[in-house]
Amino acid sequence: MSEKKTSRIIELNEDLIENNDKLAEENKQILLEKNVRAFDFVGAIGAGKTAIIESIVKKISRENNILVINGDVATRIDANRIEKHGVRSIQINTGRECALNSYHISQVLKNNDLNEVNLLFIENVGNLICPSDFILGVEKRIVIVSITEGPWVVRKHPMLFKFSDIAVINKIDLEDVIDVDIKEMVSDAREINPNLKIFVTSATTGENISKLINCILD
Ligand SMILES: Nc1nc2c(ncn2[C@@H]2O[C@H](COP(=O)(O)OP(=O)(O)OP(=O)(O)O)[C@@H](O)[C@H]2O)c(=O)[nH]1
Ligand SMILES: [Mg+2]
Repeated sequence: MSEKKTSRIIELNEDLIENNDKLAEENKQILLEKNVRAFDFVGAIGAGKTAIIESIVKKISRENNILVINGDVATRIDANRIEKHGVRSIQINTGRECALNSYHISQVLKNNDLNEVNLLFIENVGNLICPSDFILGVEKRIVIVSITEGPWVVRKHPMLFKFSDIAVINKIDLEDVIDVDIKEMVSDAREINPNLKIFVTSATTGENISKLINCILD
């Protein structure tokens, strides 16, 4: 690729991120005005983002009015899983894009009645790289990995840990069959971002999900 072409691509990327940041700020204002607390769940493919959101909504949907956005490249599978719990979900299919961006969220905020909603859970597209560039205007970002992605998954993907508020290491019920040192994964996350609140969870058994909910809604 010519140098000129490369610099044009860098310029376009900078514009894209700048525009995304502006729209994220607008989203934040709309959410504030409407009294909606919003959270962005990012993380590896299959780490358990939907499963964790399911276990959260199961516990708190009676006393809250929750809207979920499920981001995926294709299918409505995750939204259907959420709706089984009686919670409204909007599926966004991004096609070739590897992350949700603030435009996707602004369209949802514009086109849906949020008057009754007090919590918005956004499940980002499964990816440990792309979402770090695209803030959405939410209150907190929660990064989720699981022990099945291998012992080095945190160390190999520092950016999302750097730019998140809460980290979740999921699937700890599989500890006996997977050769990983969970304590080491936790200390890797802490080293990357000393301000992270870190939880080791199992969406399957429900271990530490209540503690995670308290931290998210704190
Ligand atoms: N054993 C075990 N399995 C889990 C746990 N959490 C999720 N799973 C399983 O892992 C698989 C993937 O979980 P999902 O919740 O679909 O993961 P995801 O991060 O939403 O995946 P994508 O949306 O495709 O990126 C499913 O078969 C879940 O049942 C867990 O804590 N323990
Ligand atoms: Mg999912």
